[in-house]
Amino acid sequence: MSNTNIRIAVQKSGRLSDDSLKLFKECGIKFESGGSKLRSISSNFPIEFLFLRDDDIPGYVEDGVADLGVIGLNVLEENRKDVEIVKELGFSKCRLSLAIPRNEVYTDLSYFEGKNIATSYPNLTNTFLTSQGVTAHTHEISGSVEIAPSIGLAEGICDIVSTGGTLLSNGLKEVAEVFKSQAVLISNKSLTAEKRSILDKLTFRIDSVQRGQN
Ligand code: PRT
Ligand code: ZN
Repeated sequence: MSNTNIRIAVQKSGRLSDDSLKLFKECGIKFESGGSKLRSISSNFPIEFLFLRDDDIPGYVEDGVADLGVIGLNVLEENRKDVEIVKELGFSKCRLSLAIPRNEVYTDLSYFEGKNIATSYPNLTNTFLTSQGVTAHTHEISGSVEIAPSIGLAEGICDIVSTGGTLLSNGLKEVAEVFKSQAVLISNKSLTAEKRSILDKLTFRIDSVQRGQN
């Protein structure tokens, strides 16, 4: 019997981690996780887990360092890596939205014409605004985006929203949705036949778990 393992990159710790691990456990795959462990090989399925920062996952899958990955569609599309999207996984749902100070009067997207928008997602933001015929200036910042309007860095922001609580507590209001996201399973584009057949077994199990949830 061959001892090929398929290698999957999952987020080590964050909003994708718990549901990713839960999904593979529900697929009947046994493996150790947690603590400082960065790699884990399953005892009953030909798969090896790598636990990484989510931002590194699309690049590792494109390069073939990992064969598969679990990543938010927002991160994947922002980074424009050349990988295959195998499946939507239905968790870590959120949206990328434009928001402005609560006391501003919003009309429509032309509000943003010529304005500065702070975001960690300049590509998705610019693609959306251009498609709507709006020319704005994106200012890329890597975190705490919601603070930008109140410190005079930008007139609006484009950031991930889930419950809306963070916008509210920073005096902002959501005015337009730019992109809908959820966790997706991605794969390297040139898997060997052997790895493709392991992936088929894995997606078969994921399908069964998902059917059970509906
Ligand atoms: O450390 P590492 O780099 O691996 O993780 P990270 O900090 O970059 O990412 P993480 O764990 O925060 O998010 C991973 C993925 O989860 C994101 O790329 C999204 O696909 C998804 N996701 C789902 C979210 C949220 N919900 C979310 N609410 N990502 C971020 N947020 C943040 C958002 O940036 C904002 O600051 O939560 C705040 C808004 O939440 P609400 O509920 O107040 O609206
Ligand atoms: Zn990250």
